[in-house]
Amino acid sequence: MSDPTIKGLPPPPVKYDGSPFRIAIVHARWNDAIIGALLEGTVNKLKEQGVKEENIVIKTVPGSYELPFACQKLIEAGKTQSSNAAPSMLASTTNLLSLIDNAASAPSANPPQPAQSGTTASTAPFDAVIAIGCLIKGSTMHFEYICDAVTNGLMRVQLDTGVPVIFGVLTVLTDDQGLERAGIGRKETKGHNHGEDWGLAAVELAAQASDWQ
Ligand code: DLZ
Repeated sequence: MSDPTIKGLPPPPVKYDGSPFRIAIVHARWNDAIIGALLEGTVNKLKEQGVKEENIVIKTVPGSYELPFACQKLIEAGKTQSSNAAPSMLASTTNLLSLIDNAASAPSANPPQPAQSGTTASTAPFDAVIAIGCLIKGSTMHFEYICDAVTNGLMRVQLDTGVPVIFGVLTVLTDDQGLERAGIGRKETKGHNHGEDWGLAAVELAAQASDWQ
C-alpha cells in the first residue's frame, strides 16, 4: 500500500543546475549513526543536482549547539578567501568527503565516491550552507533550550550574512524518529532520508539567491 501522507517536499518547479555552486556542510557529531546517514543523503543529492564534489566543503562540530557559530565563521572565511584570492585553510579542505567515512557508518547502497583527480576546487564564497544535526529529547529541558537556540541562531546567520543556511537539524522525541528521518529506521519502512531534501533545498536556494541579486 502506498504511503497516504500528504507531507513532504514535492519536486522543485524547475530543475536547478548545481554545477556553478560551492556548498558548505557543517554537521554535528552527536548521535552519529543518524548524522552519518543524513550526511550521505545530503551529499548524494547535491551531486545528483550537479554540484561538483570538489566544491562541497564538509566541516564538523561537536554538537548542534555549535552549528550557528560554525556556519557564520565558515561563511565569513569563504568571503575573505574569495576576496584575497589566495590559498587558505579552506582551500586545503576543499574536498572533505572522506569525513563521511569517519562519521558513523550508516548502511549504504550508494556511498559517495572520492573526487576525481585533476579537478579544480572553487574558491568563491559559499552559495549555501547546510547545517546538519540531530537533537534527541532527554528527560530534562536541555532539548528545548538547544532546539530554540540552534533554530534562532541559524536563522540569524542566514539573514545577517545573506547566504542561505539550510536547516538540517532533526528535533526528535525518540531514537526511532531520528533513524526513520535519516532513512535507516528499524521498522518495516526505513523512512525517508531528509538529507536528500536539504541537498535539494541548498541548490534551489543558491540558484534563487544568485538570480535575485
Ligand atoms: C549536550 C547535548 C545533548 C544532551 N544532546 C545533544 C543532542 O541530542 N544532539 C546534539 O547535537 N547535541 C547534543 N548535546 C551537545 C550540545 O549540542 C553541545 O555540543 C554542548 O552543549 C557543548 O556546547
